[in-house]
Amino acid sequence: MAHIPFSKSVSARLRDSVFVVVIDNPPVNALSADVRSGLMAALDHVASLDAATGIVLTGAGSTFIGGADIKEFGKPSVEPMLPEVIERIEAFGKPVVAAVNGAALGGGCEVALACHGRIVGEKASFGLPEVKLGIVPGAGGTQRLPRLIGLVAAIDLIGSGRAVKTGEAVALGLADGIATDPVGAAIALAHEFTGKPLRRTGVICVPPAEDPAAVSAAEAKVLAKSRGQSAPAEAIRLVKATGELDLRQGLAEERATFLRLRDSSESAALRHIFFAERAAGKVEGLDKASSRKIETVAVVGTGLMGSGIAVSALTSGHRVIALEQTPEAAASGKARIAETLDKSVRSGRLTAGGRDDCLARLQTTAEAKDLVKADLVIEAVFDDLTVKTDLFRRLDGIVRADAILATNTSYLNPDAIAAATADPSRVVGLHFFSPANVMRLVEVVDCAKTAPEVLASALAFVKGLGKLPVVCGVTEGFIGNSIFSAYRREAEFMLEDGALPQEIDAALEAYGFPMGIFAVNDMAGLEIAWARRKRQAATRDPAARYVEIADRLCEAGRLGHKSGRGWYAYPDGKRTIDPEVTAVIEAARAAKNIASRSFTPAEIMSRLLKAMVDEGTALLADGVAARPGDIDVVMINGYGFPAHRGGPMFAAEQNKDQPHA
Ligand code: 3H9
Repeated sequence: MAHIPFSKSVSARLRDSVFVVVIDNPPVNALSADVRSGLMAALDHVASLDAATGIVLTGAGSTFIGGADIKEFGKPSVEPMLPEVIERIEAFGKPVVAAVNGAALGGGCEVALACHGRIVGEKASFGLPEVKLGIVPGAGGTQRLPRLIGLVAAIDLIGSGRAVKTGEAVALGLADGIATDPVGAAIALAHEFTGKPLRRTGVICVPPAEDPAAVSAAEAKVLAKSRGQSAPAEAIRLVKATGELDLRQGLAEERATFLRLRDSSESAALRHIFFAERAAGKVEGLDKASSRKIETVAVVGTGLMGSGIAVSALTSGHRVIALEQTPEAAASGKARIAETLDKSVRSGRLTAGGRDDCLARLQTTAEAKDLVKADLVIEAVFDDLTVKTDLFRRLDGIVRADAILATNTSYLNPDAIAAATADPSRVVGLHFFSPANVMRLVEVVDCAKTAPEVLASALAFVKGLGKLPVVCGVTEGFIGNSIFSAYRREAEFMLEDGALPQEIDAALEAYGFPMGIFAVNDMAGLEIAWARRKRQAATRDPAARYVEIADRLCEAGRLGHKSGRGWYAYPDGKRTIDPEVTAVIEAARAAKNIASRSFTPAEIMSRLLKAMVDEGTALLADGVAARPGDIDVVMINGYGFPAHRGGPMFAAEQNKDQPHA
């Protein structure tokens, strides 16, 4: 039979008396109004078509269905609504089988759950990631998933928002089978179901009481990671309600919760970040620049940062040449990289075979000439201008003319490093965050002379590592460290004005930061910033306000957690308020004749946010950051800013009419 269109993005064809309905709504087959109405029309058609004994639902391209269309949130709703479509599927008189060819996420997973059977392809995955958008599933996910896989697994999946791949989906009972041709196998399953009572997920009883301790443990695990966010707790409440409410009541409660959260500031913030993360790696006009293929990556320096970068490149399939100054240092670099890979095997993120494969692609050397094979060289040596310019000058004569040179400097001027080479157009900044094999964020620095093709290649490389690139221009500290310095300065001003480190940290932690700024400084160590301040002392504007408290602490040997004392004391490793620090602060206030006053947590946050936003606004004005969302993405992914607040620029916009944050 011919191909029948039901809407712009839904069409079908009869195969072996089963109607194969294909959703084709690029890029991710989201459930837009057009898809929903197309699905309804297809169901209507098959209901009255004697020649069709059942339906197979599948997605075009590499996704099954990526979920509700997030771009429709906040706009007037258009009928039919998704829960209606899903109820129609579940209640349908003929078998409906999902052929899950790729990701079935959010509403896409809910569609699959309501089908009478599910066949998965090798690239399939299931997930209800709604909590990551500050909402709960709104079309039956919290009610149907526990009926299929039990409370403990449902709390884990819905509460964390994580997706499961084919093997785990089958093990959990989410899928009836795996097939290389999921549509063919789904047609066969639909035939098998014909004439038999259909398996309607909504009427399944929730599997009998599991171990209550396991339920509590799953719940505690989710809540521990959801500091300050309400969606995960709401999702757990709804999942647990499946034991008490019937399907209709449960669906009504779920829908009401979904609608309430969808209109919350938490969801607006997380949706802002969803789109900002996808925009951050895009540069206007760059699409046309063809990027170079990067297969072999050289990493110069195998300290903590270099070895993390090497691991990241290895696990994403690159060949890596790690260069050190001596054969002994190269051997320890190799050991460090191997140990990081072993750790990934122990935590289940990598198989033993995967680790061996990575090691087979690793070469460690003390011979700079070996870098001739590299398509990209990333330097991760000591952050000193002379060291880096010397290295780049040397590399110039060694690497191929088409190799890209990247500097991982955090504070130095990459234009000055590029100027040491004969061809600065091939130099770009790649500012990784430590540990580089774990942290997603990479600031990709578009230097004054970086060629578009080099920038495009660097962006594609970072995306290929599975990381999150944010493009920025040259300034001291790029986006992240500029803003971090600005709000650290403001926090230190407040110390002089009357606040204590523990009060500022408590305000930040109550706002949603995992750790306050002084505790973070102690963790990182105070000596690097101290060295920078000493270097800058000669050129500092004598009229500018300068707080000496941190210098006094460093001079007293209080260099942070490592030395057992910093902004806090750490007896037995535990962060403790130290009266000695209070005394240093009080002495600094007295020396400047500052009358100390108290600060409320709201006032502290208001001043810190203002400092971040003022710096962010300056970065935008100077063209260092292209969009406010880029700043938000950097602060959330690199500096612990709570995602559910949407980043400093977003939060300031939301709070602009309020006196305090
Ligand atoms: C939901 O379903 C609620 C229901 O429970 C209840 C409803 C009643 N909508 O990530 P990519 C865009 S909530 C609109 O780079 P990948 C994205 O912005 C939803 N647009 O691709 C980007 O656009 P652009 C639950 C979407 O291959 C482009 O697609 N679902 C949506 O790396 C490519 O995206 C989710 O939370 C969407 N749902 O990864 C899933 N999804 O090119 C969210 C993507 O203009 N999506 N776009 O920048 C994902 O996790 C990934 O996109 C996916 C593909 C894994 C699907």
